[in-house]
Amino acid sequence: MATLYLSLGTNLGNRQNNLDSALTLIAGRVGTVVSASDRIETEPWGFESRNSFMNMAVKVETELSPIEALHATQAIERELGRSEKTVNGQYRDRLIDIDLLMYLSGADAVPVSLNTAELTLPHPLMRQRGFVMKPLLQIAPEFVNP
Ligand code: PH2
Ligand code: MG
Ligand code: MG
Repeated sequence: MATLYLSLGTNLGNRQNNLDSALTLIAGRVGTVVSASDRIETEPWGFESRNSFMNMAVKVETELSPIEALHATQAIERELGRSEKTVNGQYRDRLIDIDLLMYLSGADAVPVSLNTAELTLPHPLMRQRGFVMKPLLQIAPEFVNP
């Protein structure tokens, strides 16, 4: 058993429905959603767009490994209609984005560090991003300023 923190974001279509659908699929395939933050409206960070985001964070108890969890969340993104992620290295508007923030292994919650071409844990940019940290700190106050 492990604890996984995810960041969810959407800035296209019906954003509340996109988050609802993602949460349902996460609960079915990744694990038990044990807490969910408020949904916050945020301005696009790192690219220009007229479409503002809805962001939230969730805590999931999972039996999946980090890579399995990555593949499961990528499949959910595709099924909810996410197409390409970046174009020429630029972020794009998206129906849903699910990012792995932190993976804590076992009952003693040991943080997993991973640095592969496919996945880096903890998420390398999360502490620079208010749209990630604000919801995350609501559900994981223990992660304030280590
Ligand atoms: N995601 C990005 C880039 N910029 N800005 C906001 N406000 N919310 C996001 O979820 C977001 C972003 C890359 O995934
Ligand atoms: Mg992202
Ligand atoms: Mg992503």
